[in-house]
Amino acid sequence: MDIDRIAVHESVAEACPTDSLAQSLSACSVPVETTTDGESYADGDCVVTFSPREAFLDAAWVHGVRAGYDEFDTAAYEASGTALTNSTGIHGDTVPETVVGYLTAFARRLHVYRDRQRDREWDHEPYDAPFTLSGERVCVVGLGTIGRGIVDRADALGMDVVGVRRSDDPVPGVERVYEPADLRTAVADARFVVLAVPLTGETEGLVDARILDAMPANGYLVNVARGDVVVEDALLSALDEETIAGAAIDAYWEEPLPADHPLWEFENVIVTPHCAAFTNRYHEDVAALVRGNVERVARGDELRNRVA
Ligand code: NDP
Ligand code: 7N6
Repeated sequence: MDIDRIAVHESVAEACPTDSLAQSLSACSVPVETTTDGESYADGDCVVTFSPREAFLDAAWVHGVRAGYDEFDTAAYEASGTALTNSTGIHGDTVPETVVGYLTAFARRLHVYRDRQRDREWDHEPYDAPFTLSGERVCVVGLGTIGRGIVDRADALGMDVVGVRRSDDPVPGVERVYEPADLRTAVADARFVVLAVPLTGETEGLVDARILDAMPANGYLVNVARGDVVVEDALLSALDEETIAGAAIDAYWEEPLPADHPLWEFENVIVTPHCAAFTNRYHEDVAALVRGNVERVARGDELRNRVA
């Protein structure tokens, strides 16, 4: 593979300023240009993008600025011979810190007090509502970059940590790793269940009514993965029927979350607009990944984070 241009597609603006990313990439040994829809691509191009476009299949290599690449048709990439890389590896602080924020808000009732602040309301939660994270169990589903970042922080907070993933190698800080087939058992005693898996054929609908039923009534679901990992109706029923205590959701079945969606209405649900990974240095983190891969290509080495 020979790369003679890096094309930064306008869609990267969903994650970071296009010009900042182009600027950070300018340290590469090849010219950098920004591109818009309707432009064409050639065999010497590396396209850096947020979203897929059909035209990218004419390039040599496409880099997605997200960890999730579920919107990309990997079979089409294999068929066209275009390499596809993702941005797994750069979210080990951002998303886990956001998750700590959700857990802390629920335990310390911060979301409720923030709501009351709007009405200048000085009112305490019931005596038995606040609790401490220390000693509570969190079940982290998916133990990759994000999952491990959550594990490290939960462990440091004195939480009891269990995890779920397909491979059963031990993970530091995780008391027990369950297989996906044992998800019901894994969530049964968890005060928090945090989803940090990719959306795949195996994980679509992973959290259905059966799993939500298995969670304790004082348990919270946190989804920083993808909306479709959770069965929407099942979650709404669990919240309506109060079979779980609440949820924090960053990824949805449709984005933006429609203004009339019931999820907006629950006091015990924290809705964040798919921003768990946002940070003012996102462009630098993505650029570092791409720059490293441009150097690998020049040396004739394999691309890092290649997913197709
Ligand atoms: P990684 O690839 O580093 O980790 C994914 C983990 O999921 C691995 O531990 C993998 O382990 C596990 N996994 C895969 N399939 C299954 C399965 N069927 N059941 C249980 N575990 C499984 O990815 P990241 O941690 O970087 O990101 C994870 C996902 O989070 C992304 O794919 C993306 O969808 C989402 N994301 C969301 C963000 C946001 O802004 N909200 C930001 C970044 C990512 P194993 O292979 O052993 O099963
Ligand atoms: C945008 C990150 C991912 O998969 O869902 C996230 O990486 C989006 C900053």
